[in-house]
Amino acid sequence: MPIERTQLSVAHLDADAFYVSIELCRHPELRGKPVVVAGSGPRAVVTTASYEARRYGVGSAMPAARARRLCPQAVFLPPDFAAYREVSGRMMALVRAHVEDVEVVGLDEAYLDLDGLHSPRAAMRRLLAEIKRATQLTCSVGIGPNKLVAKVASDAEKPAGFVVLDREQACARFASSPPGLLPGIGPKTAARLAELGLTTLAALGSAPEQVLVERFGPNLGRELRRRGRFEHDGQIGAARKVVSESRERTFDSDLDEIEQLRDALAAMARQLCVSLAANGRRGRTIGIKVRLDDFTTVTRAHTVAEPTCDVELVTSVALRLLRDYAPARPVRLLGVRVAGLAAADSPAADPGDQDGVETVPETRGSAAQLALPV
Ligand code: TTP
Ligand code: MG
Repeated sequence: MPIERTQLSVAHLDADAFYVSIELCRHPELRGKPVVVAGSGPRAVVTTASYEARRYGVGSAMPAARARRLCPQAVFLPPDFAAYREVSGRMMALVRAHVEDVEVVGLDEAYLDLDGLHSPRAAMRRLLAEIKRATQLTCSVGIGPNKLVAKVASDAEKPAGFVVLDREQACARFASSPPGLLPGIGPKTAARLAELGLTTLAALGSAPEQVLVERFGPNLGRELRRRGRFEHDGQIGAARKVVSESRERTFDSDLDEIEQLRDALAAMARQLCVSLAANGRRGRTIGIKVRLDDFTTVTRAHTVAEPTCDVELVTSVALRLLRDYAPARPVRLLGVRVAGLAAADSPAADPGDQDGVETVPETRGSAAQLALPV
């Protein structure tokens, strides 16, 4: 049954193997080979793997050492965040040239409001062709009645996917998929759902509301059920009113000297403030993140009176938070964040995007993510 045009109101666009694809433009001789972009050092993680490398089980956020074991013949390249930001900027400029309402949610990802477009599918095909011509990138696109359907659809047939679904079709197509397929349902939430016997989206969408409300509370319980049915009313652009920017670092070996920790934190605070200032951003909430050697991870934050990107202030608040927390065990990872930034849809916001700084997306999958874009 053809989908009515009115049901095609949102597109989600996501570049394929983004960092790797950019590297392949510069190193065309590597095309078709397993290629991995990862930091260096004993604790480096994989940021992207080419689809050839993914066949060996290599994936994002995996320790680089493990990726080397799984696929020793892969070519490992260091990340070049400046290049990735530049390409992202060009890609998003093309997106904005085609569509008025755009919500950029990462360097390579955006939601597009298709309402009012005469022929949404054709418009998206044209946009993809232009992105390909200008950047050599291929993207995957999902089109649907809301952001949730669009997001899941864009992931469904990567790379170079183009999947159009109305809500009912999404429910049918993903009925037997695990709830973790949905953004916002990470391993912890999935495990709690499994305890209730809810191991598929069909089961989640048809679970008695009362059961979910008892287990997750009224808001999250109802929201989970709605998501299981691919119901979603998030507005494009509405999700990221508040953004944050952070720097974090996993140390090559755990640090237990407070002086070393203070130095590392101060250096990251300085980098962060330089970047905030360069982008005209300020925020009121200054936070730190500490991961101990046993993987206990804590965050501490303090809100100041006025939005700031002042190095002295951010550093002193971060150091005080560290002193007050006083890590009781050696520290594996340390991070600093400034949050509560004025809305800025620059794609440079948020990923740990500094040389030598590794970002592990551990927030992916926590229930808190339900507050995020989809
Ligand atoms: P994704 O869009 O999640 O991944 P991808 O573009 O590499 O692959 P695909 O979309 O085809 O599945 O992330 C975009 C970029 O963000 C990615 O190229 C590298 C970076 N990234 C990290 O640095 N760490 C991560 O854990 C993930 C998932 C992505
Ligand atoms: Mg991508």
